[in-house]
Amino acid sequence: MKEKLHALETEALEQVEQANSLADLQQVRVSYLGKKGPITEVLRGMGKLSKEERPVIGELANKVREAITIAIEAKKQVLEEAVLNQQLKSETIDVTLPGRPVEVGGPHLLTSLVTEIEDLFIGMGFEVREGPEVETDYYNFEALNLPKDHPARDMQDTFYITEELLMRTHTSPVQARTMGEYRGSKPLKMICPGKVYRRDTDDATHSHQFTQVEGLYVDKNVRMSDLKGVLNQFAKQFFGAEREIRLRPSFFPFTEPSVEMDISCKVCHGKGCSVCKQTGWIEILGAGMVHPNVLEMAGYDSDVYSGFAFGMGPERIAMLKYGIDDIRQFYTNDRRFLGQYHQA
Ligand code: FA5
Repeated sequence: MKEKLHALETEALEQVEQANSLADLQQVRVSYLGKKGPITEVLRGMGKLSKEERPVIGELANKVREAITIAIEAKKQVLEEAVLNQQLKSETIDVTLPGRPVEVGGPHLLTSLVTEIEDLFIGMGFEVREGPEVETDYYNFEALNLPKDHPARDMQDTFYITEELLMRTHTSPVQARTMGEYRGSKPLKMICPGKVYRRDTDDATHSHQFTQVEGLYVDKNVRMSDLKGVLNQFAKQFFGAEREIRLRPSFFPFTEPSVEMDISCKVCHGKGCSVCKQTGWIEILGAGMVHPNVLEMAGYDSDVYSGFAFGMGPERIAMLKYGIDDIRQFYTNDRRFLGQYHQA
């Protein structure tokens, strides 16, 4: 029995030595120390031994088991270390590699522009208002001195939904709505940015959906010079202090007198070049003194109150400011185009 145990020990220690992986080692443990292994078998057969042999064999069997256990534990540590080293080697991080760039988003150019325009007018005491894009015929036209069948309705080709409902063709209905809300009770100074819709054929300078920013100032004693002052301030802050403005007579049914505002050409400074079609000036917006009929329809006494209004298209303004040659760039969301205007 003693020889058998010694032979088992030698054999097991050899197997431990030869084990090349943690799985092999586990196999050795199971075969020598497991419930069905030879050492357990020896210990189970102790009953058959003589009284004298039993403690000697028992002690030896335990020693052999301990020796094998210690050898397995030692080998396990070696193998585990080897696995770890292998892993560390294969997962090495090269800290000198350049990082993957993180793409940073930003507001759309139009959003930034409208925010910039809002900030300029808020600085001059205007509040920001909103109105519905699906508008009634009344607010889009009638309340703005454009009765049904008025020929000037043709100036804005309209998407009708029903006889009385339409996609608003400009932001001017928000003036009528706001004045109607106050019903002549107090002065008002507002701007309204928003989307508008027209049955225009899309080309480099026209879109069937575009943005407008409306402005309105109604109070006692508001004069044309106030309009000119506010627009001049806006143009200089938005385009640059060196730019000049001029007002040309025009026609809008909701303003009298009506004007079109031009700014001096950035390229030729008024001398005339291909950008400004040799005129020296570039058209920016429509404006005028609020027509007495519009004030009266909204409940303002036109003998007491007067006002000015203006409306501009931010896309066209941005095209001038940044030299963008096609309005469709605003809507196709090409990130190469939009990315140029993200502020860091
Ligand atoms: C109006 O819409 C008037 N409501 C503006 C106004 C308000 C005048 C208050 C007086 C008082 P107009 O149709 O000119 O005006 O349009 C204003 C601006 O919208 C134009 O100067 C232009 O910049 C822009 N715009 C007009 N049509 C288009 C289009 N199809 N695509 C892109 N921008 C356009």
